[in-house]
Amino acid sequence: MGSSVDSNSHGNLDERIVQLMQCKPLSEQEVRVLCDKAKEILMDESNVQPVKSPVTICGDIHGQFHDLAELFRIGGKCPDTNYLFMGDYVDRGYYSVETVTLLVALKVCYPQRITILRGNHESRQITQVYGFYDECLRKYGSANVWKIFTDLFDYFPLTALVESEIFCLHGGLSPSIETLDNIRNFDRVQEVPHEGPMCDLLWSDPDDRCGWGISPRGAGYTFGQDISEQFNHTNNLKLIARAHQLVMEGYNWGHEQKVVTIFSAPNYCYRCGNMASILEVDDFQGHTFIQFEPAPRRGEPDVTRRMPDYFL
Ligand SMILES: [Mn+2]
Repeated sequence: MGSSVDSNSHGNLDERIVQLMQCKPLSEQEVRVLCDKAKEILMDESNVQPVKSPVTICGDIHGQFHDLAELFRIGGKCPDTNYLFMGDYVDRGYYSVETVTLLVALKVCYPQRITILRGNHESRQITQVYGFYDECLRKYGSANVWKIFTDLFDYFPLTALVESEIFCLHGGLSPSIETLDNIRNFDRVQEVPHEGPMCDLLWSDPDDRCGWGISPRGAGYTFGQDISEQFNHTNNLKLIARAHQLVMEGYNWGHEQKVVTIFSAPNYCYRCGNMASILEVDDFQGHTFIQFEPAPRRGEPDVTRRMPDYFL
């Protein structure tokens, strides 16, 4: 392992990616240099980042590093396959550090090949409750790496638009947002607020009931099929693709195929028994869901036996 990071060499970053693919974290200084580069790239991206097909759209990962490696085995390696991740890289699983570092390294190495949106867990406040903060303390001995990453999360784009047809985001719609231009116009570089349009994009959920509803999560809203149809019509969209909710088959259509939920953490929290999936969008905007199961964890103790209290 090299002791310095050459900021001009992809060769060096390639070595770091090989290291990360083996689930070995970078040094604090390497994380700092990596995140400085990532910030330069992400700050130039739009709140509604345009993405071309073909692209493979992925949902929540939540620190399940070995399942992310399985995702790349099944979906193809980046940059051979283009990826769009819809947030929630950290918290819950045991490898948030390795997971988010790998995705950010891929972003820096192949900025045109991977898009990484912000989820509601890419937040200072949420990560202090659900695991990423504690994991950084445990693996680095200080909160410095947590601070570096949570400062970077402020720059992650909020939404993406695939070929002007598929609107991708972590949570869902907002009563404060009618058009994609509404989203393009606000300043996203901040901690996820407790309310308002930016909060809603990362927290809302589709619902069987019409109209807007109060979310049981305490942030964002629920929105009905009428809301999805109006939003898609106003913005000439075919589909809203989002993550944020555990779905047992790994994907779930809603609102008469105006909305799809994609969840990419199999056996979520190492105990939910769900399938994961990713959505391949081909050159002609054809859709193929690929489902996958947890990666084998040979040689590791039964992880359910060392489940932290907050899972229970
Ligand atoms: Mn979420």
